[in-house]
Amino acid sequence: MSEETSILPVQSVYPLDDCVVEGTVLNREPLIMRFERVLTDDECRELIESAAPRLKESRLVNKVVSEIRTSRGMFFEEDESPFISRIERRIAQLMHVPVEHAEGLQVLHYGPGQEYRAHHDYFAPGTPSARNNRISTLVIYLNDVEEGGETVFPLLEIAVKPKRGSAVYFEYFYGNPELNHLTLHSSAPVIRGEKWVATQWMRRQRVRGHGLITR
Ligand code: PD2
Ligand code: ZN
Repeated sequence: MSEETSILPVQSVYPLDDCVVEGTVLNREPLIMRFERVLTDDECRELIESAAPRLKESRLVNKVVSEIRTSRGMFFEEDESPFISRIERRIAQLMHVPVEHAEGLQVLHYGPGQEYRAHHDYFAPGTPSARNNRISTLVIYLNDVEEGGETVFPLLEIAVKPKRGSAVYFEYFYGNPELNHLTLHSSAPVIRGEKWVATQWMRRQRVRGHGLITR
C-alpha cells in the first residue's frame, strides 16, 4: 500500500521557537503521536486558572445537554492575551499549520465519571462546516489524572494516559477516507481525580478574521 503524506513531518525532536518538544509515533497511518513537554507546569496551571471561571456545560446546538460529552468546557478567544497568543503560536508551529487555520483553543474539565464518548473531530462530508473541515487535533493534558481519563482510539487499540504538559496529536486529512475514519477516539471516564485538557483543532483553510467558524 502506498504511503500517504502526513501534515506533520515525523521527527523524534521538534525544535520550536521557544521550546523543544519530543515526539513518539503511536501509529503511522493515520499518524498519531505523543508529545512530551509541549507546555510547562506553570503554563498548564495558568491555562487551568484562566479557564476555570469560564467553564460551561457542553450543549448541542438545540440547547440540549450533550450526552456524548459530559465534561464542561470553554473556548479562549483567538489571540485574547499575550499568554494565549504565545501558546497558540507554539501549537501551530508544532502542528505544522499556519496559526490562521487554528480554531480558538478549547479547555475541557472532567470530574469523576465524566467522559467524551467515541467521535470524530472532523465534520461529516456534505455538512456546511465540512467546507472548511478540521484536519488535525492536538489534545494537551494539563494535569496528571489519578485513574482513568485516557484518550482512546478504539479502532487502533491505542490508549494514551494523561500526563501534565504532554499531548496526543492525530490527523485526518488523508485522501483515503478509511484512514480518517480510523481516528475515531474518546476520553475514557475519569475514575479517580479530575482531568483538564486543552484541545487545538486545525482547519484546512484559514479561519481567523473571516468569521467562518460556527460553534
Ligand atoms: O480529553 C480527551 O482526551 C479528548 C478525547 C477526545 C478530547 C477530545 N476528544 C476533543 O477535544 O476532541
Ligand atoms: Zn475529539
